[in-house]
Amino acid sequence: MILEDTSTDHLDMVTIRQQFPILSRTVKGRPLVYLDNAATTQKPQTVIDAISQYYTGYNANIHRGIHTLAEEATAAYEASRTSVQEFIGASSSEEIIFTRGTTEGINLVAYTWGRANIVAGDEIIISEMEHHSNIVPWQILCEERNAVLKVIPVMDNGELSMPAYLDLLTSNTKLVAVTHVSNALGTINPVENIIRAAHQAGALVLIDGAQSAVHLDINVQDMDCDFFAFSGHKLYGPTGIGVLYGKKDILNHMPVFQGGGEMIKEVAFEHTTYNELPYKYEAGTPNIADAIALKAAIDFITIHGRDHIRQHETALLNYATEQLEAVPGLTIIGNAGEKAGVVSFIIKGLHPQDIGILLDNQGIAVRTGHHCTQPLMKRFGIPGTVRASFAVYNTMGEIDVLVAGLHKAIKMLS
Ligand code: 7TS
Repeated sequence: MILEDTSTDHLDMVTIRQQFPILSRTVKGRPLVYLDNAATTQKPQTVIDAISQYYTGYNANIHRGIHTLAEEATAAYEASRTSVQEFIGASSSEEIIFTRGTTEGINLVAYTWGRANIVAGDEIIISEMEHHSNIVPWQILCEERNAVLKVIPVMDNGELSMPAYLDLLTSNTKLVAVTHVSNALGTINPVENIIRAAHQAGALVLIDGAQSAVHLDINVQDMDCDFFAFSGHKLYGPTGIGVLYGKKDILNHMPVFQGGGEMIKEVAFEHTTYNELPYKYEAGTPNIADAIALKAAIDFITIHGRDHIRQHETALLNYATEQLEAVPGLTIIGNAGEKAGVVSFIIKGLHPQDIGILLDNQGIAVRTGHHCTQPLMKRFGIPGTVRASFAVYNTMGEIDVLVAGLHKAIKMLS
């Protein structure tokens, strides 16, 4: 049933699914239906192999040794940086900083650029649909500096109010930090318009790309964002590795973040000088294995084609929306004109967590709760939602399993 419908002309679902070993396991005696991809995606064999090959074949610390293993590890680590550069359309690999993930990338900007540039009375604009990791670092900064945190409201359909955003921009606005795609609603925000208006007001823009890097074609130069942060684990790569892109000129003028090995040029007790980009922001031994495996994840996406993947995911989203809307008592939260990868919903009279547990009993993995977007849940007056989120390996058949599972859950809970 799961593989009945391949849904697009371009992707062979059998071949795609075979590359993800975890998809052949069962949960509670049923075939796994994994619909929690916005939390983290599953990993193809090539990504798993890249980690294992590094440890079995050429494990060594990078940038330091002249021996063969160190040279091989350094070459693979830097090849991954170049691959990320191409993947997001950056003009130079110096603009690609490896981090632990989106959260660390945003915090890096808040603690370096933020501390150097934000003073009392300055304004930072975020939105009502941000993940906590794009709220709390700015809140801490604003409290510390007596700066003002302003919030773009979300409309009933789950889109940002652009007129309200334009009203919030003033000559005091120093930074706009917004998500590209909402993890809780699936809304794709009009980031180009947001960035253009912010630049006209003299502000910089950070885009949280945690949910967009896997679904959309990213070109940071066309977008013209100043910073772009994302996580490897949400695009078929490993956990513990992420990327912060920043425009070279801005990164060059930012203070350092963590101090330690690799980020220095010369250390003396009197004075220390710092390394060039991107090493200036990569203190200590980095996550070499997972950085290398990130390239395997990017290769997986480019081999199958971002356009083809997007087309497949859009077909899944449209089918899921249509099927879920027909479930009695179900309301979809977030009906933006442009959405990617996510359907969030509530069912009248039922708690999202109870639905989640009953779905898990049927082998279906969804997310329930506030999705680290508590202010957004408050705005919709709900404690949380059930969220189904899609990846390249999901099928129409799996959506049918979800819908059947929901009917069963409704019967059991009513
Ligand atoms: N920003 C957005 C939009 C996210 O969806 C997430 C994680 C983050 C930032 C943080 O990413 P991290 O890799 O640094 O943790 N979102 C989710 C989610 O929706 N369910 O689990 C994690």
